[in-house]
Amino acid sequence: MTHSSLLPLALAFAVCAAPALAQEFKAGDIVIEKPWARATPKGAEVGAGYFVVHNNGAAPDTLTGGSADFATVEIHEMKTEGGVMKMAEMTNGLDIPAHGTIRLAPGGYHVMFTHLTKPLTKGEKVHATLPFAPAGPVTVHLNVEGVGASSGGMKGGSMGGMKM
Ligand SMILES: [Cu+2]
Repeated sequence: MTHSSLLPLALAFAVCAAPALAQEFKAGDIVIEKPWARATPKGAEVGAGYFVVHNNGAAPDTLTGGSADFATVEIHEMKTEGGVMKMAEMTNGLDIPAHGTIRLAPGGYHVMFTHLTKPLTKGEKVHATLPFAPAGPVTVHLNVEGVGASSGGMKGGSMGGMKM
């Protein structure tokens, strides 16, 4: 938007990943924002992807699974049980309420990439297709961010803690 690049860029990285390219992907009333995946260490068999889903419709929708050419895709949730973080596949899918927003983020819901056929490398984009019922499939381009990334371009402070 402006040509003043160096200093603001450094600042942006200090606060969070740069939110410069807010990408959206749509099908019907479903809009997916800012999809990203965490880079995986060499030899890792699993990775994770995150995004924000808006349902602009008057009826609920469900993310029923996913597919990709580099991995098997599952929808997972993270829970704390007795002080221990656990994750589980959501075999019935992830419901997106009418006029609702669901955030997939570290520590909560996420897309799990299993049986990776290649490492996810910081800076690349990977494609995955996310089927919604009834909205239909949405193909998203996930930006691969550093192994230590935790916010995927979310503005600092907007989460107010990790409660979902
Ligand atoms: Cu998982």
